[in-house]
This record gives sequence, structure tokens and C-alpha cells, in this order.
Amino acid sequence: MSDLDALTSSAYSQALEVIASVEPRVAEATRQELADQRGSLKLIASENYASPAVLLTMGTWFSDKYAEGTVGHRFYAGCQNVDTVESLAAEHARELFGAEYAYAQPHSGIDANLVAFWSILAHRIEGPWLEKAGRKNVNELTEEDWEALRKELGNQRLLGMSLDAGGHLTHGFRPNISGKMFHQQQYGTDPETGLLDYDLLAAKAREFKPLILVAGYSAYPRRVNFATMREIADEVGATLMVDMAHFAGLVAGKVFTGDEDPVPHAHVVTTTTHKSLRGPRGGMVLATEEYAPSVDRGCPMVLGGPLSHVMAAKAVALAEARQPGFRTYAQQVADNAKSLAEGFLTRGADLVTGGTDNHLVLLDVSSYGLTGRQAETALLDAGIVTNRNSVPADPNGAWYTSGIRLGTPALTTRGFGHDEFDRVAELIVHVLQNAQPGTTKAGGPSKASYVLGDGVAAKVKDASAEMLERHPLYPGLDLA
Ligand code: DSN
Repeated sequence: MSDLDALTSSAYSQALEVIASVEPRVAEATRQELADQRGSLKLIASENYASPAVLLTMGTWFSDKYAEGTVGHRFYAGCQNVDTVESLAAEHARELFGAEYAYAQPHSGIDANLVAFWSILAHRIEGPWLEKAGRKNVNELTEEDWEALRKELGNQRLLGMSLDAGGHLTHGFRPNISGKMFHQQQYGTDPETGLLDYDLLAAKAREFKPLILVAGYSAYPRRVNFATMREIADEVGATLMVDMAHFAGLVAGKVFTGDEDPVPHAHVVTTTTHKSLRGPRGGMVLATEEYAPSVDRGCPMVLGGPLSHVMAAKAVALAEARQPGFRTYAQQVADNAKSLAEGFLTRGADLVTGGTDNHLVLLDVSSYGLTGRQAETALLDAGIVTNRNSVPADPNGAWYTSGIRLGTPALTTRGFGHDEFDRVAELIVHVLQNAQPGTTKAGGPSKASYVLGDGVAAKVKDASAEMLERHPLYPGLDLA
């Protein structure tokens, strides 16, 4: 055991003892969570394993400090150390992504998107409106002014990718606030190929003329051409906002470059920091200088007090992502996704778009006679953690779904490579081929319950255990 491993093991063992002295059940659940994560195949495309340094950074007294405002301009006294860590997070993000400006305060990806929406509305609508009305700032507005400004702000259009094509809830999905605060339209994918059709998207944009064109996805297994997206946005006068939450690690690791790197093309880029980027749970906004002043007003306009302990951990994680090893990791994530997809295709499985060229695979489970929900729970019984996901034009809707989304970032962190991902595909197909839909209490076909063949779960768990032992999670972490 290295010195660093010994220190980490001792830090966690002692921390758990301190927690147990107050609420032993929390300490026990924390130990159990590690055991569960160590003992299962984690294939949720939006999850990963952050380093002990990142995790430890989150457990400090920075949590106790309020720091609304921005670096050097806080609404509270005594923020000098928060200023240090927030500045470091922003500096690492700017350097890593080549961004003009970075905002490390959002608590999550949804918060980052809300900050982006707010900043675009403030920059494109509120600012010009105030100027036209001859007001210096909002403090000068009369009641009549407010009425007119509210109408203007609340009358804007957003065009984003539909949920069942792989977009995110916050990209204008009707039930989400993004689909309620904006007049929204959605673009989908080609029904034959499952791929984005840029000509159709451009035609829709020309007709709809959105203020915001949102690009990015949470379940689309392909790369996006952001140069083309920017051309479309420019042609219709839209702001291009890219949500790279899922693939930020592939951008940071230079797997996505040129037209596939959103940062040089978009006005505003949002991300989470905990998915392929492998940092703490949180969000971030990158922007051009032009949008920086309005993004900076994210807290307290849209966000509550920034999580200073998480911003500190973002700085640590972004420093890690700037090390050369992260590029190797990111390339392996993409290579492993290809291995997983090939593993499925050679076993006759049905993949949306026929494959992948990013970090995720979307498996349509209809051919096994299952819903996504049945497949998700049958796989969980066998120790394989996935999430159900809609497929384009999904007949089972967003709750039961017809798909399973699988991602490679987490198991790649554990050291899985081509052979292991081929084996993972084999095990998943084995479970799905041996699962059958159950029946409802009334005797009809169920979309939720299922029957898994005798011994299947145990056999798959045994096969997984061998791989999991060969690639342990936090190998140096030995809890007393
Ligand atoms: N929950 C994230 C995902 O799984 O893609 C997005 O919000």
C-alpha cells in the first residue's frame, strides 16, 4: 500500500467513526454504498467514480460559508478563501476547455441550464429593452415598464432536441420549466437512421426563429457537428447554447475536437462536472466574454448560495483533468463504448443508430419482448446497474420505455477494456434473453414485472465478480 493509499484509508476509516458516533446508521449506509458500488457493474452513462482527493475536498468547512455574488463581489463578508477556490476552478476550466469565461457556481446541470437561459434572456432581451426604454437598470423601472418587460421576456422561443430522440428534459420538454417558460419546439432524428438531420433542423429553425438553439443530449449515441449548429443559429439570429453535460470528459480529453468541440462554436456551454468529467456532483457554465456579465449574475438571480466545498472539489477535479492521463482515459471511454456496441451487434441486439461514437449505447430491448423498465430491473437483479431510457417514437412512453442506456465512463475508470466490455455485452444479452414479462394482478401482460430464468442472476453475478475483482474500485482504500 502506498503512503497516499494509507492516508486515504485512514482518513475514511476515521471519518466513518466520527459519523458513527452521532448517527451510526448513516455511517453504515456509507460503508454499504461503497460495498455495493464495488460489487456491481455500473453502466449508468451519467455516473462515474471521482478520485479520493475530489471526494475528500467536499467534506470540509467550506460547506459552512455563504458566498453569494461573484469572486471579489460577495454579499457576505469573509469570502477570501472561497474566492481562492472559485477562482481556481474557473481558471482550470478556462484552460482545460479553451473558454473565454467559466462560472463554477451551478449546483447541478439543470441549474447550469437555468443560469444559461437567464443569462441569454438578460443579454439578448432585458439589456436591449432597458436601453430602448431609456432606463439605466431595473431599479429605474415603473410598474408599467415591468409589465412590458415581463411580456417581452416571457415571449421568447427555444428550439431543442426532443427527449425521445436523446435530448434532455431541460431542452424544452413541455412538462419541464424550459418547455413552459419558452414557446418551444423540438427537433428529432431521422426515423430510419436515428441520426440528426441537420437540413431538417435548419428548416425548422428558419420557420420557428428561436432566440435559443439548444444542442447537446443525454441519450444520443453519436457526435454532433457544432460548427453546423452555429451556422444554423447564426442564420436565424439565435444564441447557440450547448449542453455538454454528458460528453464534457470527451471534450476535456480531446476526443472531440474541431467541429465536435462545442466551446469554440457556442455562445454559452453548460455542463455537469460529475459525469464523464469525473469530478464532484455539480454544474458549470462556459461562455464568450459577451455573455460573461449576465452569466455572472446567476447567483443570486437563479441560484442559491454557491456550494463552496463543491467548487473546491471542482478545482481539484479540473486540475486532474488537465493531466495527460485524462486524455488516455477519455479515449478509452470512447473505445470501450465501441467495444460494447460491437459486443451487442455481434449477438444480434438492436442499437439505436446502429452503434456509437461517443460514451454511450442505447439498446432497444423490444426484440426481447421487454420494456425498458423490465430490462432495467432484471439486470439489477444480476448486479448490472443501468437505466431505462426512451427510444425515438417510443411506444412505451417515458416511464416504462423500450430502451436501456449504457455508458462506459465508470467502468473505464476501474480499468475495464475491450475484452471486459465484450463480456459485459454478453452478460447483458444473456439476462435479456432469459427474462420474460410477468403478468398484472388482473392477469394481463405487465410492463413492469418480469420473470428471470432460474440461476441466471447468480451465474451473471459470478461472471461479473471475476472482472470486478480484477479491476477493483478504489484499490488502495481499505476501510478498518
Ligand atoms: N440525470 C442525468 C442523466 O442521467 O443523463 C441528466 O439529468
